[in-house]
Amino acid sequence: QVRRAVCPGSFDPITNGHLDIISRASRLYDEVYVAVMINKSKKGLFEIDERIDLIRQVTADYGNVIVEAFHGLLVDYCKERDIPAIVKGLRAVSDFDYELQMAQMNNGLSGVETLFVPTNPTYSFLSSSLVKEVATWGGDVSHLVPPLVLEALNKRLRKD
Ligand code: COD
Repeated sequence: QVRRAVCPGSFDPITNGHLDIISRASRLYDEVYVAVMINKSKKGLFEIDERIDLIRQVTADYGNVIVEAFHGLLVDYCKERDIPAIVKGLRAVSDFDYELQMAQMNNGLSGVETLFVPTNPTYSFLSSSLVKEVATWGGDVSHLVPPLVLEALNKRLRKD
């Protein structure tokens, strides 16, 4: 039996915090699915295909990571692929309320389990939205995202 888990998110764009969770999950499971969940009401900085492309490149070395987009409920994504576990990072207590709600809702909907990995403290303040805000105003985010993502951010923000 292949052990599968999913790391879901918006990944707009992927940060070192996301990558830390994905790499740790990739050591615990045979196959790790990174699901870029499409939220039509939230226009991102990067298109879904661009996010997927960046994630694929920065996770290529792990060897067991599959990156896909999905439009719909996370529990349906899990059902379609026979994935019994969701792996999430917990940054701080502030994440806990909402993450617990989602974990309980998802478990109630389909029986899927959510496992929480404590964030590496180096990244406990890190989010995609803060990275975008700091980069927009010219702040240095080179220690917070992979070099490839930094390049994509600079390109996008200079152009717009
Ligand atoms: N360190 C460690 N982990 C981190 C960090 C960090 N610095 N930053 C983020 N993470 C982890 C967290 O586990 C986070 O949940 C995940 O990465 C994704 O982060 P984001 O910001 O890219 O994504 P979110 O928070 O916008 O993702 C929310 C989901 C898309 C997972 C959620 O809305 C969802 O499941 N949507 C699908 C529709 C659905 O099923 N809705 C019902 C839910 S009950």
